[in-house]
Amino acid sequence: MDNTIDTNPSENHNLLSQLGWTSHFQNQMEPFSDKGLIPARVVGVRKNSFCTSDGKNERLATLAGKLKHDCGGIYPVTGDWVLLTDSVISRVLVRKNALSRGASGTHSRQEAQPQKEQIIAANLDTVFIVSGLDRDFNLRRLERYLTLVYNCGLNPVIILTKADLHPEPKHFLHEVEAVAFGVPIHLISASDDTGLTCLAPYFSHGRTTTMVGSSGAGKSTLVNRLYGETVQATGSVSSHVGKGRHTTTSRDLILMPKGGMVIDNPGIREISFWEVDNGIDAAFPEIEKLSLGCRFTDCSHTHEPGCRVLGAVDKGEIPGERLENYRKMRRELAFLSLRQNKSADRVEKERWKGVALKIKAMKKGR
Ligand SMILES: Nc1nc2c(ncn2[C@@H]2O[C@H](COP(=O)(O)OP(=O)(O)OP(=O)(O)O)[C@@H](O)[C@H]2O)c(=O)[nH]1
Ligand SMILES: [Mg+2]
Ligand SMILES: [Zn+2]
Repeated sequence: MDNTIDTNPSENHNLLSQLGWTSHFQNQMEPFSDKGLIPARVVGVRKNSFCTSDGKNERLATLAGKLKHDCGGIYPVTGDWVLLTDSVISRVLVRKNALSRGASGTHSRQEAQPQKEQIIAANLDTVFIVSGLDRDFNLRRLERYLTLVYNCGLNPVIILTKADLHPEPKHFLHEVEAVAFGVPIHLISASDDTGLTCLAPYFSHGRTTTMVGSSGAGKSTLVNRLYGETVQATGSVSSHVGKGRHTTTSRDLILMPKGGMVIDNPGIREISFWEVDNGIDAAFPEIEKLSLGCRFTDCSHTHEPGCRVLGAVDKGEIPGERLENYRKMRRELAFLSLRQNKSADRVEKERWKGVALKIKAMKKGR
């Protein structure tokens, strides 16, 4: 495959911008402008290689040894922008943002909170939280997804799919509206194309959307419908447990025929957090607002007198389960933050230990 930029610069720029290239990335390239590095976007991650695209050609690339061994370096994920020399990734450009969570399987026990980060995708404009209006539908799970997405500083959009399964699907919309303030919510069906045209703006030139949700929610089916043909395999939902069977196993960035990109994902079993930001305040704005009026500034909204939040629950203004979910996530995030600070402390200590040893060795050598 040809690895030089042989087309004229404006055509190149156009091809890259269609893939989401912006000045944020262009500026990072300036120091290397004379090195002949080729910018490309990671469109898929394989076992030991990365599928990349420069808008014209796709190229399977490997990581430069230096990058691989440098633990502080960024390991590329789908959606990343990288700089290539031939078919070797020599640099991963600083991300605009990323959707990440605690690595799966570490969330169930309190003492085994996620210790590792799993980055789902990078450089995103929108995150579709896809929920099927079948047994998948669960308001508390949607609240968790919202907290996850907001914690990563990203823009959530809720997609309620399989609307065709109900004669009156609108009531789901109202239920979700009551727990997702200000979040765009779209009621759609990939079976009869209800509501699909409303999704077009998310796929305008250069925009990247990723889809998250349970297995069997209907993510890949939606990708296919939006694309206009089958580009992703879809699965069935077990009638016994009402769950999907993890049909999608990789994360691929797909360029839509009319522009815009989508990253399909495998279904998520457990939503564990990694980022700790103000996601919970964003996902539960009415609780945050009420808590300003609680008698105690550190009110935990569990038993305290003068608690405005409990007052609102008593009056039926906030569902008790919503407050419970809020408190559970608050505890999880506080625990996670403590752990992360602890491990940051440990890293710092190790660093100083290393410095001390070096000084000692230097003194000895004198
Ligand atoms: N009735 C109906 N069924 C749908 C709709 N969308 C998806 N399905 C069905 O739901 C099942 C699962 O769909 P997928 O698209 O494979 O689900 P997924 O979210 O990609 O699942 P994973 O890849 O396992 O995460 C398939 O049998 C689809 O035919 C819809 O709008 N209406
Ligand atoms: Mg799928
Ligand atoms: Zn309170």
